[in-house]
Amino acid sequence: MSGLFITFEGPEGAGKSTNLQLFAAALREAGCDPLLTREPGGTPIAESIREVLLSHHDEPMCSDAELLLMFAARAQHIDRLIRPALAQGQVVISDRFTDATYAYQGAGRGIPTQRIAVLEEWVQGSLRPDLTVVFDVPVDIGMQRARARSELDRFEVEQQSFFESVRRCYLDRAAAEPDRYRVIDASGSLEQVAAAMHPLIALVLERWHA
Ligand code: Z5A
Repeated sequence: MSGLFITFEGPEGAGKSTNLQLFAAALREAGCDPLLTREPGGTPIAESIREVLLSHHDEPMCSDAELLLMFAARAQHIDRLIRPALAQGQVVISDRFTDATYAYQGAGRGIPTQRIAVLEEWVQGSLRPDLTVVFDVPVDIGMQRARARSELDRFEVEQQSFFESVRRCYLDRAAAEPDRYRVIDASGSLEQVAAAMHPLIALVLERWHA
């Protein structure tokens, strides 16, 4: 595959979606037109699965069902959107990917990492992001931002301790593989966070031109 696969990650309210748009606009200005997508979702079937995952239900969803639905959506997303775009040499930027599964279903829900790794291998084969940008923000700040924005989905109603585990997992994964991850302090103003992305925009453009 000749394209570039970039993922944006972080705990809730970190500003991934806002910054993804700014990042993409900067790439476009430089002549690179990235494909923007998100997880869970990204194709019509995967978006239908997203609806099931994020909505509130009378019946509690068990953790294994949640995990398998995440990977069902991902399988569709990879097959229909990500692999074809990368094969055409495109830059693909996804708002969340499998790091979110390790963080939310693994660290948050307590599903063993090895079980997630089996599904990752099955669904993705060798596909891994070339670059993962983790937007890091203290949980209370992120929760305040998310809560001020809209009605809370099935994940956003979790307790502070759940999100502390999610945040820790992202930081641990980033520390373990510094070549792939970049951590951005997302607790400052939008302007400060946008400025912190400049070196990454330059890095992506450099790799894209290579
Ligand atoms: N999930 C999972 O469990 N397992 C998986 O494998 C995958 C996902 C792939 C998707 O929800 C949920 O699925 C997610 C994890 C789970 N649940 N949670 N929580 P989503 O796509 O609807 O939402 P999200 O990805 O969680 O987005 P978010 O965290 O809620 O928001 P964000 O993208 O990080 O932030 P934002 O929308 O750009 O900003 C939030 C608000 O803060 C907004 O009003 C901004 O204007 C404001 N903001 C952003 N940055 C700043 C700064 N720097 N200062 C002040 N205000 C700011």
